[in-house]
Amino acid sequence: MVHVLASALEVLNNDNPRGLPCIKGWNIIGGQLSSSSDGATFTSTNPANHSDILGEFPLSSRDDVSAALDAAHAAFPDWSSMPAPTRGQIIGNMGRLLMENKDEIVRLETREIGKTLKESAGSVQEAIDTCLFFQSEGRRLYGQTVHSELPNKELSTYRRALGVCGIINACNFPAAVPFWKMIPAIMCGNTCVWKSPQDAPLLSFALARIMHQAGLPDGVINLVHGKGSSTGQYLVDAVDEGRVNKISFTGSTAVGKAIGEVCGRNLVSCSLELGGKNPLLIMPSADLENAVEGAYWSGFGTAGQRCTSLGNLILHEDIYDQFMGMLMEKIRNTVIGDSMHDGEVLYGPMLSQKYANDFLETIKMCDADGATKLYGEGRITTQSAPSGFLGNADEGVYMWPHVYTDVTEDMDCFMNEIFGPAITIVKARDFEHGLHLANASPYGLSSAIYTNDRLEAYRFKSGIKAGMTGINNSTTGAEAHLPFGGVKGSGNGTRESGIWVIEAYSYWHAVNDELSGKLQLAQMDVDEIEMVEAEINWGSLT
Ligand code: UN1
Repeated sequence: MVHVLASALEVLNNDNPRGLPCIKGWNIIGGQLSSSSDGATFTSTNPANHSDILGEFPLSSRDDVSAALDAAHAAFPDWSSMPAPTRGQIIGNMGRLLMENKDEIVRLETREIGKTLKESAGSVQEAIDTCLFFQSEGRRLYGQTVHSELPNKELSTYRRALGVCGIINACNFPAAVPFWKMIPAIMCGNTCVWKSPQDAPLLSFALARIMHQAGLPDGVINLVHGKGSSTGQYLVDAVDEGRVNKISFTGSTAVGKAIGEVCGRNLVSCSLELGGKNPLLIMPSADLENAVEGAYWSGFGTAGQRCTSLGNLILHEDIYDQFMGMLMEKIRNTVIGDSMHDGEVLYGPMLSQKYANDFLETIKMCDADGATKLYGEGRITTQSAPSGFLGNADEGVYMWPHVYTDVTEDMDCFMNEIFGPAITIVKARDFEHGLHLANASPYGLSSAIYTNDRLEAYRFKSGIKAGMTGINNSTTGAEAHLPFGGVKGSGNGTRESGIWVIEAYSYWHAVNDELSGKLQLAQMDVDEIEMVEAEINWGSLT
């Protein structure tokens, strides 16, 4: 057995065109490196360049998940009883190590999931911000003292750890989102089994190693790689076996509902951050140039692969033509390519081949609905590339930006999330109609309005049913210390980030300490205060 911090990277080959290594990847269970029990593996591929294989990783079996759960349970008593400020100190060390290694981690994220370097840096910074925030939260983790209704009796509350948390995240924010989940989890004293995203195992391994380097005891975070349908499912199955005390999941609404059912029947808490069809309403009073920037960025930044990306763009009919002219001009000039190679691109490839396939399948819905395709030709190839494409399109999985107009609320493409660079455009008659459309999809994650009418902004933020709202801002870009999450089909109401997430990883323990030396009965032995009869003739005062 080799400890994670004693390991050197084992290079399997340097065959790829840029001379980058393909390494042997490992699970980390109880601090030790391990392969899958049956030797099965899968590879991680750079979506900007298919011949760049980053590594070979364990396709973890049910036994591997079970071993990881055993390690997490074994580590729980010591970790949960460690003083919270000390746990916070370890979390602070993680943040500092991430800062020291930020450039390398950013490049690794871009190599593995194809995000631009600028956006990878944003995702890593979000992980750093989370560590710095929760370092000091370890010095708070406040409970309350509460006055008793009886004399010589003290009441107080404590936050207690839940136990072992199963963590399952998507690969689009592979540094930020697992840190949103695991940092508050361990700050509260929980231990974790982390199923890394299938398309970002190397980055996840690097992050887990850094966590151990920061002083994290073995077994507090256990990393198992694999696919959602196998390894992820084994972790969820363990809820039925009574071995998991919390599941935190970011991904599709369909999978989230299935996880919620398993957790519900076992009375196990779960945090579900799911899909979105985020609306952006543009009103005539808006600064249109600013609004175009916001719509463009939230629709096509990250190749539309954020759960907060723009879905339905709702344009007031009075500015429709002008706005569309300005927006299409920008879209036609979009620079797309491998940002590792070509610098200032707006977006790179899809996160992986799987995301590319799913996207191409989903946009068929728009054609079937009879929406008008104004722009976009599916996959970018050397034969079919927009003028702003840089590099060799056939090396990776790149998509055209897609724009669909004449969309109405009875269409599937209005109601359903399209995870990728596609926006659906709806016309609104007036503010009321715009707000109605913004509320009409089954989702409620992010939302936004551009307006310079303060009353409209107020009516939008009070009338929209969503977990997050931007006013004169895009639908994306939540900060790491505000509550993140949705309502309706976007989640189960739990929140990530800031002080609010602590609710998701702890339970309240109420303690009463009877000092009187006798049994005093609540509600029954309480002194009763009689009201005093005193008549005042209020009428005489007027
Ligand atoms: C996600 O896509 O799951 O608010 C997270 C944002 C980012 C996080 C997105 N800070 O767009």
